[in-house]
Amino acid sequence: MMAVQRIITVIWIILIVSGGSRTRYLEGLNVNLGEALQFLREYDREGSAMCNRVMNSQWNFATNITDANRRKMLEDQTLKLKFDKASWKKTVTFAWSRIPDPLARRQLKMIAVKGRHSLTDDKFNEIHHLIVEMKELYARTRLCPYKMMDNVCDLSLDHDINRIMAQSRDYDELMHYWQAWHEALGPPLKNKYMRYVQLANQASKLNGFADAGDQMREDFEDEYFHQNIAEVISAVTPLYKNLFTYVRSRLIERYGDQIRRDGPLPAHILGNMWAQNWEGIFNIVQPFPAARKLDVTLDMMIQGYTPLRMFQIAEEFFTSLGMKPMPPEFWKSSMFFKPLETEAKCTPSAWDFCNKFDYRIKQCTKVTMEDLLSTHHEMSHIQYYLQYKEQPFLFRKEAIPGFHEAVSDAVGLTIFTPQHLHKLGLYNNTLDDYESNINFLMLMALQKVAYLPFAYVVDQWRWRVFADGVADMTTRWWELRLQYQGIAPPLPRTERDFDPASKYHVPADIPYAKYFVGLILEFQLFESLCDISGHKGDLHKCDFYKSREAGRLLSEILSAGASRSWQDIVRQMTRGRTNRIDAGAILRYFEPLNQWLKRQNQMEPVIGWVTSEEDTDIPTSVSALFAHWYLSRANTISSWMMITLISVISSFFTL
Ligand code: X8Z
Ligand code: ZN
Repeated sequence: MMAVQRIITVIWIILIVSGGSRTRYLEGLNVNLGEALQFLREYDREGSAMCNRVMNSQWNFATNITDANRRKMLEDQTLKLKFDKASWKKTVTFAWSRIPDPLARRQLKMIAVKGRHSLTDDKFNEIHHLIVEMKELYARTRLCPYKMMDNVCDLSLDHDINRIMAQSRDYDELMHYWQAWHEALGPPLKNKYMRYVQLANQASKLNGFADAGDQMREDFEDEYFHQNIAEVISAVTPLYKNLFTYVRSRLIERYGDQIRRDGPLPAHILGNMWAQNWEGIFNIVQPFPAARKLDVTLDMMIQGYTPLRMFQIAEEFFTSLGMKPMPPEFWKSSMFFKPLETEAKCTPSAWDFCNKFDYRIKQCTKVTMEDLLSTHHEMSHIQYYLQYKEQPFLFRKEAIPGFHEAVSDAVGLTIFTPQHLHKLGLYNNTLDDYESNINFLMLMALQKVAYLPFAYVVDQWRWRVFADGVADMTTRWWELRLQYQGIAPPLPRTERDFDPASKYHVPADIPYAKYFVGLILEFQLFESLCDISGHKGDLHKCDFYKSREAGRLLSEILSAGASRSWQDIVRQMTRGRTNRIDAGAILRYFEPLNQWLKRQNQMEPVIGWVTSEEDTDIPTSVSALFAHWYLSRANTISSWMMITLISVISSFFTL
């Protein structure tokens, strides 16, 4: 038996024999506080040094992609894995849940419940390599251009396909890319994913969890997390359905009888491969096409903006709130432009080098409004790093998964208002007319409201797979997407397809519920900062720029890092209103749009979509879930064709 498994067995046996009060977690018998504190002191020093080392080599690779830099990065990452494993092994020898010092207990728990170090070395390496392989396959995937099959097939998701999905209005072209992307990923990844599920579950069970989903949810430190987010999705569903119904009516104008009036929407025409962000179809659904669009790119160019100036403006936003300026190392070492000499990864990112002074942004900045927003977004991450830098190493992270994004995006909500851009001297149209406001809220809703059910579904699906097994994974995926998003596959699917693999976070083993949580908290935080800054009236018009009160509250919230429970932090953030994830703020933000949508939808036969078999003759089975969609497309086909089609679909789902 391998060493780790031996330790685990011994710990379990001791606990059972001693009749000790067993918690759900794996832990040992050592309750010596002095030893625990000594271990944590060493961990703080060595952990931050290891983190610094890995960050440096990852930075070097990301800003200068060479084989040598890749090798060095992989070497350092392997070293870190060894360090993590040794730390975990030591931690689970403590009876950490009985350590009397609450901060020490919290830190030990953070190490103990993380990772898959309970596996044998062989299995640990196997799951690690499986994930690397799945990520590589995803990253290497290239597609052939539409109708040019003999051309070079080198279209990539980031450079080409995302753009085409957002811009093309050709139903069949979109279908081509949707089908090709799903075909390129699902079938080749299915077996690897099934083995991954098995190993991830083994690791979690050895660590005291029911399954790998249970371990993932541990990050949210809330017994009732599942229930809390279920309540939130129920609360936002009426708004989502109003948006969905309006968007469907506009898509019907565009695509005609390809779309059924009361049915779900096909997954490929919403401007995004996963129908998760509908911003791409703004020009189809824009409520008032004549109203002026909020885009200050031209004004920035005319005024001679440079990337450096954009970073200075973002810094001034934080200092105007009384928050921290960027440290000298930031200005010295960040990458503000695409390098001329070397190849670099251009995705914007914010880096904490774990040594309390080195913080950087990597962004290939162009003078556009989009990049001005991104500059504020990334700098908000740095502000969060700076605020919690005096915490112990283990607490230098967000209060709850998703909160980093929530903070950055809440700042984004203030920056991207005509009110703020006007204060920057970039938007001289102070006209605050109804039509521009509804246009603005529509754009925000296509980004934020449309995203909510998708952000919810991904981990609902993943947790179900971990809990119930790998049978019918594709069917489960489409059931959830239909139920929450009202989206159906544009083509018949079978279990061979394994469509969830089309979303990077699934094969890459990246949790997703944090995006859902983050989006809700973003509005809760935004509303709190607006309230304290004295804002009155419509929430979407709030700009808390220059509010010292907002800056003070934000600093208090951010400086805690993860040292306190997130419920505590949310209570402080909302000044006692709630300690839960709550949909109230996002609903209040979109209320003017919601009212407008209700008026638009008055003549619609169904608000939302019909999903059950009640208006079809098809027996209760999974195939019935999609029957509306195929039926609607078959409306123009003769009835015998329709029957054939239904039985073909049924047979696909009973394979
Ligand atoms: O994965 C991401 C970021 C990295 S945290 C690129 N996002 C989610 C997604 O793409 O699905 C940002 C928005 C949601
Ligand atoms: Zn971010």
